[in-house]
Amino acid sequence: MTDHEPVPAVRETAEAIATMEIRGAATIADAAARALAAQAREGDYDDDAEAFRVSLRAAARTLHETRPTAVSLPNALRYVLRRMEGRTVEELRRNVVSATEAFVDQLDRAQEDLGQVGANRLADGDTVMTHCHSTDALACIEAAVQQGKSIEAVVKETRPRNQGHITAEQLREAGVPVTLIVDSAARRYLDDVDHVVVGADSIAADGGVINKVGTSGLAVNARERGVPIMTAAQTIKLHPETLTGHTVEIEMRAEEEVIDPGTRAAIGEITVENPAFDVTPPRYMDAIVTEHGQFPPESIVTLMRELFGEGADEPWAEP
Ligand code: RUB
Repeated sequence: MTDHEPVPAVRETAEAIATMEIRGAATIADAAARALAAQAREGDYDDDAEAFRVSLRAAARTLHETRPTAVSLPNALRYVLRRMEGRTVEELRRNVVSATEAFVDQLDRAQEDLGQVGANRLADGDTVMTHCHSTDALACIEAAVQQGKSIEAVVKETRPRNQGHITAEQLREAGVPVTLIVDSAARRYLDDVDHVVVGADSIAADGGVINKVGTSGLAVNARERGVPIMTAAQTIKLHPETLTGHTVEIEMRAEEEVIDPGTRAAIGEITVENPAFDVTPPRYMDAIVTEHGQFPPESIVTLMRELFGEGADEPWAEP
C-alpha cells in the first residue's frame, strides 16, 4: 500500500456505493462519512500531518467518484473535511473522527425531526403512494403510525431495480398494509390515494426535486388527480452548487438493468437508455419537508442560502 492509497474500508465502501449495495442518498452519506473516519483511524501516517491530509483528500475523491447525482455524498465529504484541523496526526485523527460522529448523529436526528413534520401532513385513515425506497419518506409514514394514525400504502415497484420491494417490506414491518403495483398502474391507483410521499437525491435552488426516475411523471399525474405530493428530504439533500447556476448531473446506468443481453439481441438493433433520476419542477410538488419544517419548493432557496451561504468548495481537490 502506498502512502496515499485509501485504506480497504474506503475502497470497499466506494465499491458498495458504485454497485448500489449501499444506496439511497442518506445511507450513502452515512457510509461515506464513516469511511473517512476509517481512513483517519486505520491509515499509516508515520506522524506526518501532511500525509494524513493528502490521504484523507484522496479517500474523499475515491468516494466522490462513485455516483454523481445524490448531493448528500459531496455534502458529507465537505462536512468532515472542513473539520480536518490540527497540527499533529493525533489531533487531525481526533477531529476527523469526532466530525464524523457529529455528522452521523445529525443525519439520524434530522430524519427523526423531518419524520414528525411529514407525519403531520398525513391524516388518520390515509393511503399513501410511494416511489423507490427513501428512508426520509419512510420516516414520515412511520412517524404517522407512531402518532397512532392508521395508514395504508400503495407501493410502486420502481423499475428497473425494484427498490419498491424494500419499501414494501419495511412498511409491512412497521404494520402498514401494503399494495404493490407496477409503475404503469400508478395513475389508476392515484384515485385510491390521499398523499404521495417521495424522497430526494438532490434539491436545486429553484425547488426542482431530483429523485428516482419516474418521480416527475408521478408528480404530474398526482397534480392532475388532485392528490397532494410531498418530498421528504433532510437538508443534506440541498445542492449548494445550484445556487450559482450549476445543474445536477443525472446518472446514466447500464442497459443490462433494463433488458437482459439475450432479449436485447433477439430484438435487434435498438438503443437502450437507463437514466437513474429525473427532475420534478417545483410547480408539481406541494411541499418539501425538512428537519427545519416544511417549505413550498420555490422558497427552499432561502434555507439553502442560510445553510450553504459559504458556497460549495471542493476540499477533496488536490493537492
Ligand atoms: C434512491 C432514491 C431515493 C433517494 C432518497 O435511488 O431515489 O428516493 O435517494 O433516499 P437509488 P433517502 O436507489 O438509485 O440510490 O431518503 O433514503 O436518502
